[in-house]
Amino acid sequence: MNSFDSFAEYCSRLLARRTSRRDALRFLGKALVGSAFLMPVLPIARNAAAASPKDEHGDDTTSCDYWRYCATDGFLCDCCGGSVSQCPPGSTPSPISWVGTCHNPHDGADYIVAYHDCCGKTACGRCYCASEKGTRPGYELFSDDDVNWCMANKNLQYHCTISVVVGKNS
Ligand code: ABN
Repeated sequence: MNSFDSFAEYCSRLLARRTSRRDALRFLGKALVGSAFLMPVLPIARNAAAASPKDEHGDDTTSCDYWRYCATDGFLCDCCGGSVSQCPPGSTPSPISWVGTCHNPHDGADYIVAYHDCCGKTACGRCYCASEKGTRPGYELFSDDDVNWCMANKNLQYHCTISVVVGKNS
């Protein structure tokens, strides 16, 4: 046996002496969980990717006509220092929301869009849109979108509304 083989054998025996089967399983478990971040394998991750609408390059996301705003009611966060789906700095998204189904003209598919209010700052006052598809008058309480969804936040102050695609209507 050459010296390289002896060295490899020595290292293997040392490793075997110092590690148990439990250590090996723990290492394997960590490696599997770690690899999931690099290569999504869970169904939820694949679903989210499938729900991502096609490229919308060229759309005016500050216009009420933008397709994701079909059932919105409020100031567009895209005009208030945030984006279509991100609250402006210093405001916090509401955990509850109004939900609508909007048609994406780019791929002909319908998407489920959640309209979360961004809370904790005074009303933005820019780009007010009331597309309100599917809303009902206030006396039909649970079908009315004219609601301050910041009601569940620590700070109830309404600032603006974001439009988050949460699924594809298939
Ligand atoms: N969801 C927008 C909104 C906020 C406050 C009051 C009415 C509507």
